[in-house]
Amino acid sequence: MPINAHPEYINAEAEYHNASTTEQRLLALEKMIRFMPKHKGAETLRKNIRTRYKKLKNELETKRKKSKGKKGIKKEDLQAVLIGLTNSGKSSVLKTLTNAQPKIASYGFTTSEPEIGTLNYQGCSIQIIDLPPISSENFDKGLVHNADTLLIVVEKIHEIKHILDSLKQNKNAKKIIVFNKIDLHNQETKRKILETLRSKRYNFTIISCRTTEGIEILKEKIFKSFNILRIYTKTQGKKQDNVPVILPPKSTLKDVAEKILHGYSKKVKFAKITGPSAKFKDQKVGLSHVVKDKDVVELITE
Ligand SMILES: Nc1nc2c(ncn2[C@@H]2O[C@H](COP(=O)(O)OP(=O)(O)OP(=O)(O)O)[C@@H](O)[C@H]2O)c(=O)[nH]1
Ligand SMILES: [Mg+2]
Repeated sequence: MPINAHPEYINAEAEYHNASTTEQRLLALEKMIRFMPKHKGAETLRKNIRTRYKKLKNELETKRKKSKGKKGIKKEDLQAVLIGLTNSGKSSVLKTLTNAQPKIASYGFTTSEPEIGTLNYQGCSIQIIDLPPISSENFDKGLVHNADTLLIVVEKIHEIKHILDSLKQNKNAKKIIVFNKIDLHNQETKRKILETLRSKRYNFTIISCRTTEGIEILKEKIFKSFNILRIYTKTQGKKQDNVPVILPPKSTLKDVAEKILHGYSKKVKFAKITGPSAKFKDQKVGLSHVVKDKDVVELITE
């Protein structure tokens, strides 16, 4: 303890030693800085405290950066991730497709952390994630790696190859090329763009966030990319549920029951089924029955 120290300084120093988190330590150091002894003999002490403060502050920043992006993003059943170079219009696409209100600007590197929105399409909730541009230090490779569908937003043809090359590890994701800002081109250029995209055999769609041209087609393409089954369930004697259960292709009734009853599917003895996989309305079927998109299922448990 330095000579002639202010009582507040002494308290702050005690707080510093008793602190159990970096945040608490930083707060104590801030107080120590405020009440540091001013005389010449304490010069080394002042320097020492400032260095400690800077070091801890950096530690905290690094920790925050690392946790950024991962925090709060729970992967939903259906997820599509927007990627592309800066300014291509990823955030504008998120805004056009969903209820999200991301920051949009004409200068580069506008988006600095992932933004989430929900696209409601044909009774399904599709999670759309907007990312910082590929070259940004905040670009989240993890989210791209786990994505089912990638929406590659470009405004020039040559950007496509560059982005696809950087995605070589992610072979499983469906990729949709979203050629944005089509409103900036005349009919002749538009025709040429379409021709090139077709000749490369890309799964693509041309859109404009400004005029909303092509947006409905994009929504449909995103939905179809998941290749899913929507199964509507029904409780005995009641109307069917409006929100479907989402399942992968070739799922059985057992999968449907498991998804709804979480481990209690053994209680289900049979089901009544109506729709594309049924021969007639309320057909009685067992748990090994393979369901089809838009089936309506009533699970019977007794
Ligand atoms: N003309 C036209 N401009 C668009 C369109 N979509 C986006 N823009 C403009 O392009 C600029 C960039 O849009 P953003 O949505 O912020 O682009 P971003 O890809 O999210 O950019 P970063 O976050 O920096 O990666 C903005 O000035 C938008 O207004 C479009 O369809 N047509
Ligand atoms: Mg953006």
